[in-house]
Amino acid sequence: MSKQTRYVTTPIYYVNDRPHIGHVYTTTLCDVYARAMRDIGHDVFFLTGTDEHGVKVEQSALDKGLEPQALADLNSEEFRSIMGMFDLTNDAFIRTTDPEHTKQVQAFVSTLLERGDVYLGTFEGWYDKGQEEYHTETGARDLDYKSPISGKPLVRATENNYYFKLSAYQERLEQLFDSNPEFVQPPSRRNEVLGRLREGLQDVPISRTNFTWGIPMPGDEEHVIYVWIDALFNYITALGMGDESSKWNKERNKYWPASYHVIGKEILWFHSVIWPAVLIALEFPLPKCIYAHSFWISEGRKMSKSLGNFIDLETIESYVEQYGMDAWRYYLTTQGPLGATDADFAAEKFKDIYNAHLVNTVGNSTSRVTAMIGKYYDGAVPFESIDEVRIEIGDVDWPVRCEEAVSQWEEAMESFSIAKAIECGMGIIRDVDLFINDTAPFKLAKEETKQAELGAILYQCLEALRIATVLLSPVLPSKMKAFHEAIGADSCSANLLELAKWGHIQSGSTVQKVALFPRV
Ligand code: ME8
Repeated sequence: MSKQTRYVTTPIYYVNDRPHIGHVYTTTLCDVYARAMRDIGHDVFFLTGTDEHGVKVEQSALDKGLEPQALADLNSEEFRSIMGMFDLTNDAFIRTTDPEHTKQVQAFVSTLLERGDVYLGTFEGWYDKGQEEYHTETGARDLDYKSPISGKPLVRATENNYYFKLSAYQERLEQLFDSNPEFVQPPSRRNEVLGRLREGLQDVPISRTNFTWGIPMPGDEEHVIYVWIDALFNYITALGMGDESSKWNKERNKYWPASYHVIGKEILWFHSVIWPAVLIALEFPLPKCIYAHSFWISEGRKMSKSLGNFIDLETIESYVEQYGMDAWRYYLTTQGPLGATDADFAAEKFKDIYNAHLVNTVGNSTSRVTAMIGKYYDGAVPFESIDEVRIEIGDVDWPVRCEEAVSQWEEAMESFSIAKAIECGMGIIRDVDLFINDTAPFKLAKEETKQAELGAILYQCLEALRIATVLLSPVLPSKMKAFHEAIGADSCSANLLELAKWGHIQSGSTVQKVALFPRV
């Protein structure tokens, strides 16, 4: 049977900014998903990259006395380097200045021109200079004629432009939202888009003439293609879908349609309305889901450089140094704004979560169980109980408890509920702790007649911990690997669902005591 494909993407990041917690966050969410899907045995393609055209990049380059391409090269490299720094396992890194990308964007736009989905016309509207975005009259009025991002006044602008015939797709988009309620997640974001969609769609300009740093419009070099259209195409140019003879096409074409386009809430309209309309116009299948998370704020306030609460790369590195990479990944993915509300990044909270979840739960339970096996069995895994013993030693049916957690984990991961999936592993560990408290193996160890039960309890604790830590591997890759090595467990030869079955740990095999998360 051929493997199922999973395709997950991050936004491509603007090179006029430096990487910060937001970029690392979205990419880490996608990384956890990509690792989980690979571990299950799916054929995964995980894409990230940089968005390099547009007036902002041209202007920043000018300010620095650089060519736009030189600035793009420098900053794109910095984004690429965060992938290595944070153990992010992207399969490709696309740049919108890649010739393979620009060529295909021109091919797609040519097709849209031929089909009449793109036409030349005059446009007048309310323009947000910083965002390079137009607002409709109603939209601008709701915003009090100010940029929602910079607060600067919107300006009335007229342009001769190429337009995309978005208005022609109103009905099909409404049908899409109705027939496929999970197209935009979470549900509150879907409702927001649907509300705005029902106000009616207007055609959107997709070219610019006031600067040159962009992909030339095919057949009209006075215009460059609007940076947003250029950028959205990355999701399919990276798969070579606009160039059938390309290497990218041969190797990657199979990954379309995307499973998840993961983005921040501020760019949802482009992804959930304009992007599907363009895809429908090109007769491509649509992505399964646009997942729009909310924002990190910092110490209770919007992140800002002037407030001094901005979580830049240097700040992130200081956390990683103090707590470790896995702890950083854990905090981001379990405490982050994956749902409809913003999440606060606070130093105190980071420490509390680290201590409560990683030191006192994962760390404590794994060290307690390995220490007891060391002390009572000289480090050799004891025998698992026969069924009667299993019933006598408490009312947890561990194989069933674990099997349920594994299936919930799989469902949560497949639906991109990352924190919920992590909780499936953490829940087992907390239950192991309760089980130890209830059954008190440290007391049984002193009673000669209770040795079978003692062995059974410790076997079950260790095996449950092994399964829990298999489930936690996508988020805590290096610590979980260290644990599996210490208990002599296989962590890679089979797919995750196979490894997460009960009974892999062998009685008699050697276990070393572990201390995974030092107290900070
Ligand atoms: O918008 N909290 O690029 P960008 C969480 N190039 N995530 C955040 C965040 C925050 N405070 N701030 C940013 C662009 N992000 C376009 C995208 S895609 C075809 C083109 C994350 O560099 C979040 O994922 O401004 C957001 O969507 C993305 O960074 C924006 O990155």
